[in-house]
Amino acid sequence: NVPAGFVRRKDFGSDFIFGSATSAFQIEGALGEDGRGQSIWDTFAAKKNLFSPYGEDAVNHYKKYEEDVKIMKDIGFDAYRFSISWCRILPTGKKESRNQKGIDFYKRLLMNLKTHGMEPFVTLLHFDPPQALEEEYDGFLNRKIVDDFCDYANICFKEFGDQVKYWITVNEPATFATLGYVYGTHAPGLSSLNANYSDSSSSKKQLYSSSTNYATSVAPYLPSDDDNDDHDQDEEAASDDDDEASIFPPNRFSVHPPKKNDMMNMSSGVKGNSVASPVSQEVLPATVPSKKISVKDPSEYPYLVAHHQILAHAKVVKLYRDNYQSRQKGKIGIVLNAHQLIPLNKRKRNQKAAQRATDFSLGWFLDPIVNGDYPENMHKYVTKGYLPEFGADKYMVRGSFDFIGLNYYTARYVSRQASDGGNYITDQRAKFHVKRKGVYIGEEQGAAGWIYGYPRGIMDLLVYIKEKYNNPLIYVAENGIDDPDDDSSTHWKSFYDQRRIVYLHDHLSFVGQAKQQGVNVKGYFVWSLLDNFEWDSGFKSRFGITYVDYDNGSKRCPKLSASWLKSLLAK
Ligand code: GBH
Repeated sequence: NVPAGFVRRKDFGSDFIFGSATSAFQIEGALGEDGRGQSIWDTFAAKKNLFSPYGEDAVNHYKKYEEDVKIMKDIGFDAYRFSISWCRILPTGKKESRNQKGIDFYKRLLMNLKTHGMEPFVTLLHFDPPQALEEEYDGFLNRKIVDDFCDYANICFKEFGDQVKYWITVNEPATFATLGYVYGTHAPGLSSLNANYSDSSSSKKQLYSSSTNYATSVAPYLPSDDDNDDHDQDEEAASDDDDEASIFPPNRFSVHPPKKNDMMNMSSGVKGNSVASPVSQEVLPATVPSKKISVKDPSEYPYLVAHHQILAHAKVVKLYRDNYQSRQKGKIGIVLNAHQLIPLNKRKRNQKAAQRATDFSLGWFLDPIVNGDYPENMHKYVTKGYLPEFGADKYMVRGSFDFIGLNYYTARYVSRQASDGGNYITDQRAKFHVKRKGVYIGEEQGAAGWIYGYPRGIMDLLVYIKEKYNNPLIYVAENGIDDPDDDSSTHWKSFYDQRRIVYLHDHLSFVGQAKQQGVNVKGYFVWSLLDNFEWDSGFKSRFGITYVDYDNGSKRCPKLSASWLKSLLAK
């Protein structure tokens, strides 16, 4: 056993829940089995050949769920966060298509969790809505999805609600709306950056071409009223990118000299330092939709998709509260992702840019469900006409949660990016940086290239949410870091995942400090229990505390981090 370091379970109090997390499409496999329908990720992964070279059953949790529950039990977790696949329950997405075999799978899983005393945290939608609804009415671009999502949730509450005390409606709606509908790197693969959209009424909008790296390109400078109160010629002339950090005191985690590779040299496959946006995916050519999309301007996609996710969430919360909660006595919430966004320097315009970027990601969803409307900054900066209005839905949306789930992985510096807007990226007038003065924001870099471990960010975000949003009940629903895929000669490196231990330890210790500052945080889930299908990175990125040998019958083997967690949880 490895010593647990500074962090001990008992520091978090006896009611604090420790768990690990997964999602259906990332681990189940068995995509064509027992009557399951297709999700939008089935078609997207096939089109982009993302299951290569191991195939769609590489993790095979559908068959191995009992073994997986034993692994969690052995580590000593209290809880397991997983998601239900909508198209296993309803292959066409509609209530008429009810598939008993799909329902039975989750009943077996829940029974097994119960036998082992593991508390289920169940997500209804984790990026994988049914393909059939995409074809019928453009999925989340259409408000019709709200009612179909309610019908699906209703079946889940009815069938599983006696066993589930923690429901999560939607996972990371911001990721779904941006990667799926701005960058096109996630299903359904639509892009609002370079689609062939031309309409004279919006000819002044700036849409980047596919060869442009939006993150480093400089939009033509057009003064906006944001500049008025901090206009200063000297400051305008200086380059923000070279600026020294001066507002955040150095701390032992974030201001190390960058190391090219970590101590185990496990990051050899990383993409380098070019990450410069909270969503740093390459801008791929837009996927040509198989049919005509009903929404005319692609720049409107993410705002509509976000809006429909919020309405779907809120209506399902209302359904649960009206018909199930008093009997089933569970709680219901949503899981939001956020980077800790830090002004590049103390300049007012960069502080404002960091706040804007926070409002365009976390606030996009948290403001509506706490206060009933989008953040001021979105009203002010979203391209005119593209921010939907809540109208009478406001009353259903406001207060529609018992808890907030927070997924936290990394942080970015932010400076102002002058722009006249036009799409989700340019509307924010923000530019993202992973370094300042040549120093990375975080030392531990993940394999897929977007994680730079910045542990105190989790505390800062938790405190921010507590203060700005009236001290909600919070669960850290995901936190973790990825290693690259390996081959048989380098397996030992994957098992010997000291970097993950350092990352998890440091983040947990800051969760503890947030708790001491009065944040109502009651649980922490590691992403992920298993190595699994990491979306557009396929199997090239391994987030597991358990190794999965994809070439070898998806054999499971706990990594060093799993034994470390075990010793931590025993204390
Ligand atoms: C979560 O978000 C998911 O819920 C989970 O399914 C996934 O496996 C896990 O995290 C690990 O990735 O910082 O600008 O470079 C995944 C989606 C992918 C969203 C990376 C933000 C970062 C872009 N995230 N993306 S950036």
